[in-house]
Amino acid sequence: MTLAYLSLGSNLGDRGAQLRDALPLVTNGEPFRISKVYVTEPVGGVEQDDFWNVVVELETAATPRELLERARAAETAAQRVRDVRWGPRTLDVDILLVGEQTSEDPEILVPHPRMWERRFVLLPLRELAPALVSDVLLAKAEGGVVPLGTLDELR
Ligand code: PH2
Ligand code: MG
Ligand code: MG
Repeated sequence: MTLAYLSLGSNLGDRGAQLRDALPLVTNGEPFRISKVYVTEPVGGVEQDDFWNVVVELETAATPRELLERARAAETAAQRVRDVRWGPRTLDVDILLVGEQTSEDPEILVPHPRMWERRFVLLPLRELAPALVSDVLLAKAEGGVVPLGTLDELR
């Protein structure tokens, strides 16, 4: 069994509902823990609304490829609203880490190549796995991030 970490984000539509609805699709019945919800300044791309971001820690038997398929299924389920290319997203699910495994498949690079530069990833990740994220890494990362509450509190 492996501990995998996934980043979920939403900045279009009902951000809380979309994150909540994604959980069963990405976890697929496996044990998981979820960080608080963080309101995060958009990093890169066009001018757009703030994101809500969470990190999920999953105790999984899935391969990176299988996790990617779950991520895509959750994104497809959420993208009922028409999506603007490069624009805001109802749901984005990114695979950050899958235990000690690496993947060089260009469709699913593991560890996620940009995760250490993004505070919207590092702060929720540190909440679940403090040993993975040092103060130095967090200080070097980009973007404003404010904790909002648990997904259940935000219902
Ligand atoms: N995702 C991106 C690009 N920028 N910024 C924030 N705050 N949160 C995200 O989830 C995010 C982003 C690409 O998927
Ligand atoms: Mg992303
Ligand atoms: Mg993505």
